[in-house]
Amino acid sequence: MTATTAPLSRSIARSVLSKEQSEGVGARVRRSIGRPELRNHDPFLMLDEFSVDKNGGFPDHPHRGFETVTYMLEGQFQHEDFAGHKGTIGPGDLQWMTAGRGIVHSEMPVKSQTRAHGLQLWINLPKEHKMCEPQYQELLDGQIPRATPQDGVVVKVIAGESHGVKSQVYTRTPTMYLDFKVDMNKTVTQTIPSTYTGFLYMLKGTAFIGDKEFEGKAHHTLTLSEDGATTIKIQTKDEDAHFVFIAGEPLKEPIVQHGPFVMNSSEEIYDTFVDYQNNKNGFERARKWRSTIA
Ligand code: FJE
Ligand code: FE
Repeated sequence: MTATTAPLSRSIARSVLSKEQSEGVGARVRRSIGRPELRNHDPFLMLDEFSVDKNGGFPDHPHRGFETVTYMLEGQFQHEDFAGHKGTIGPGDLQWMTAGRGIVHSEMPVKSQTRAHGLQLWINLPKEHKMCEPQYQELLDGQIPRATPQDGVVVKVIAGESHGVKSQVYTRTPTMYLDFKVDMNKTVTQTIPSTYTGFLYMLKGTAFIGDKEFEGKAHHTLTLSEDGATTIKIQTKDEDAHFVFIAGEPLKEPIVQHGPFVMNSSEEIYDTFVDYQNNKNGFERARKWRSTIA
């Protein structure tokens, strides 16, 4: 759609509630993108709001062909991969992992903690980046820049840009990832490139989106209209609100997904099984590897 016919502001195309379901080992997730009603919101494959107690987690498993972005809300979470990369992330911290040609890792709560709560987003990689070398971009809460467009509005800029504040995170798939905390009775706007697809995932409170004041409540995903508009208006009324705003450039490439492997064709998925089974083409270090945290 061209700029001359696009409306000024995006509206909400649909609203979907994420109920809790089991995932991993003893973990609970509210699946946003990736649930049957919200499949393949190109370039996004999955968004899970996870909640894991000390008996659960996501023990040793592989990935290929996409990125996992883990953003902690509460508690401490540990990770360890087959190359010896490990660490702990706490509230407000971010791990942006490009799996590329292959990662095998474990993601588990720190045992002494009662609950680890956060978001994990899966972003598809463009064809030319699917077999890239794995990369981590890790930022502690204090290293993530904030925009404060007015009193009572704080936007953490995890990726992309908001109100003149830019993230240094390198996105192979052009992506915006913003964490909004908006006090009651505020109106805030956000610009978005005309070609991006996007959504809000509500964590707390209620927000009213667009000129039609579409109501969004906790644990709902609100998908944005794809009409080429370059702003979105978000209001709060009698409650404070906390939500993430995620948007990106659709890749428009074929997607063949088998669990934690996401490629462009069934042949590439077949090759991935062979590589993983035989510890080849990125999975060399998986031979005999076992994590020490799970
Ligand atoms: C999984 C493949 C996976 N949601 N939320 C298959 F990679 C996973 C998986 C996760 C996951 C991990 C975290 Cl830290 C947070 C997540 C899925 O690791 F559960 C299945 N079944
Ligand atoms: Fe993982």
